[in-house]
Amino acid sequence: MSQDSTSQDSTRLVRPTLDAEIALRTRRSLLTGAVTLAAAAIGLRLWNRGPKIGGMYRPLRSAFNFNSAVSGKILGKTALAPTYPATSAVKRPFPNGPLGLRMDLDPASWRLQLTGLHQPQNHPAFVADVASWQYRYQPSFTQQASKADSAFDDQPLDLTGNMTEDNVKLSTIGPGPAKNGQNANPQPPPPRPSGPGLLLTMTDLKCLPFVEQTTEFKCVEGWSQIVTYGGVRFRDFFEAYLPLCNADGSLPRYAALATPDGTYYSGFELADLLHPQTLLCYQMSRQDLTPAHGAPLRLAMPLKYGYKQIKQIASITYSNTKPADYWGSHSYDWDGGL
Ligand SMILES: Nc1nc2c(c(=O)[nH]1)N[C@H]1C(S)=C(S)[C@@H](COP(=O)(O)O)O[C@H]1N2
Ligand SMILES: [Mo]
Repeated sequence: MSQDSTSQDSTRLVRPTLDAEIALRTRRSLLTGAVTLAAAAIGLRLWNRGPKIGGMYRPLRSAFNFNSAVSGKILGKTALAPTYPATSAVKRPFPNGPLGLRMDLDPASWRLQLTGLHQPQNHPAFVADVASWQYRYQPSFTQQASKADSAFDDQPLDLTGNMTEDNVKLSTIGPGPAKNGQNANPQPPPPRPSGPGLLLTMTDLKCLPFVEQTTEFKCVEGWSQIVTYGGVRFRDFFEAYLPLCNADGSLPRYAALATPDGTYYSGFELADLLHPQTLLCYQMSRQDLTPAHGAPLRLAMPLKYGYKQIKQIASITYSNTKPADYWGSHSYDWDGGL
């Protein structure tokens, strides 16, 4: 009994102090919270007000440049990406990024328009103007032609025609337009290649040595998958169809690659294309490339992010001027190195 009353007394004595303490602490943490929020808001304002460099706010751009400088130094141009046994590869790689892809492209009408060559007129595939080539599209095209891609019901792709940037913005296709839908440097796509060159077929490409390579594919959005690619080394292709050299004997510095309609395009240092793991790829998971993965020909380039690995390649142009790059002019790094 006596114990009870004592404890009740002490509770009565203690409670007001406790309540006061709680009230004080609540006020304090509310105040701290408010101050922190205000500081964050001011910080964000300053961040957003800062100048944009290549469409990116300065702090992001500096981090981006720093990362690519470091990876360039560490990896150099000759380091190899890790390779894996084919058994580690995913069975059905995830398709992503349908810009410029025409799922209804008639495979028989595919040609590789190759320009900037040394004496192309000596080759049987020579044409005076590669722009004269017309790709054909199958009017009776149905989803059936893309059965191999239809398992991805959660990521439905419009398989019936051309995917433009506008209808892609609705989905999570990457690497994705600049935040809040603004394109930092909206630029028209580069003109389609023209002039003397070659119109190569898949048979021409398949004459070159076949190479299989299982490497990790990385999208800049943060996902990756181990994929088995098959095709020819760009280097072997280059040696088979040599570019026109400069007056001093040096090689052209760049090459531009684009889709049949020219709406997705990627620019490269020739040195990166000559890396032994850069493939002109026509197989994935030991099957012919599917339309959503860029049939009939795409790049596989394990030391670059996915956005440089252009699908449904229709043209390759050697040049000395730095070519435009689709995502390079939409806030991403032109080089795209990991
Ligand atoms: N023609 C074309 N090639 C493209 C893209 C695209 O939108 N169009 N997206 C790129 C991006 S961002 C990624 S991540 C990869 C995806 O390759 P996958 O479909 O084989 O996974 O394709 C790249 N090549
Ligand atoms: Mo990507």
